Amino acid sequence: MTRVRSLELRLVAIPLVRPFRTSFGESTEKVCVIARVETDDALGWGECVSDVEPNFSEEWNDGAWNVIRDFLAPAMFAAGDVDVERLASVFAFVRGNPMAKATLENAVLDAELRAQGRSLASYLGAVRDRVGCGVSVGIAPSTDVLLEQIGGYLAEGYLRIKLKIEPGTDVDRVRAVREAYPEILLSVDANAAYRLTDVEVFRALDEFGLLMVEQPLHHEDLWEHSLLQREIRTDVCLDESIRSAADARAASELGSCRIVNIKQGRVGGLLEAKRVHDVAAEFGVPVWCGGMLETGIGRSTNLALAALPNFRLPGDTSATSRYFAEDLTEPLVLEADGTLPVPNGPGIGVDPDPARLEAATRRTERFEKE
Ligand code: NPG
Repeated sequence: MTRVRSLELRLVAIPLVRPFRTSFGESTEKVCVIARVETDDALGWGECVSDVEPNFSEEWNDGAWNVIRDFLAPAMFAAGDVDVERLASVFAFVRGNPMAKATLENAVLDAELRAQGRSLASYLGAVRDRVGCGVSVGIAPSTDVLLEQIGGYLAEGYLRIKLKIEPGTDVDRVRAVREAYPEILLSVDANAAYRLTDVEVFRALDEFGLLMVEQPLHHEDLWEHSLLQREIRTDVCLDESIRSAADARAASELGSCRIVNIKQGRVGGLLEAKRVHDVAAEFGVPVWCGGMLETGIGRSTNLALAALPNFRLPGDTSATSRYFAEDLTEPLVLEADGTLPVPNGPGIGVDPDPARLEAATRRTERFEKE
């Protein structure tokens, strides 16, 4: 049981080392909400994975901030002594808003585990102490620039390259990458930019031995993905469409995908993420850990999750240097074998550096239990 005495929200901004472009937009800085809870026994940190605009999902930073301030935090304070495993039911009166809910659940869980001196990885049921890492490569201004970026990431040791694609920047780019790097583990991510009528694009991509094609169709669809999966050889992976363990079950029953990307924030927190993992394992569907350009706080959270047994493919669990010259925490550094160590300290195992956190902060608000 944990009693949260206070909550502090910060909106932080950190420049990206290079712009990151997907089919839904381009970012030049990482802007996110960081929650810090103080319980009777410890501090805990949670990073919200929402972005500046509601373009990956319907959540965005200011919306998440307001949902936390007006609904979730008051409900958490009113609940008094809460068991983190019951927090989701305390929040259930708010429909949707999984990223906002995950932020508080993560922070409370972190505080609870720090008080127990137990690592998040051990609490979740980790079976490994290192996680294989892939890298997600944004849509580059040209094929030459793309090939150069990929060469750099491979030299660093990344085990899988994921290319962002969109209509018009797909088959030719993938062909060029495949010709330059015939052997690498290669996948593509469309972020829902295509329609079922684009099936020929995916048939063409079948020629390149891709590990998967991620979220080709609408961000809430399961049915049309099941039709597409029947038409192509490459495994479909779902990201945006899987918002809960129930979605993972429906997708597995329907045959909408053969691989699932798990982002704990997208599904409402670590406990639901573990349930997604378990459902996928039941169906023999491998999962991997997605990323949302997190700072070291969110990245360390992801690494603990990625240590579970059914995480069988390299994740978007890249090193700090992929995104930031300076992180909020100590940098996470890729090993030469393309892995990152799973943090083993109490809770998420890392702390933000107070000076860097302060320098990155644009706005702060504090809430106290009455
Ligand atoms: O390595 O953290 C990372 C980013 C990996 O490509 C990545 N994330 O669609 O999965 C995605 C994409 C993303 C980033 C989505 C930010 C939403 C926000």
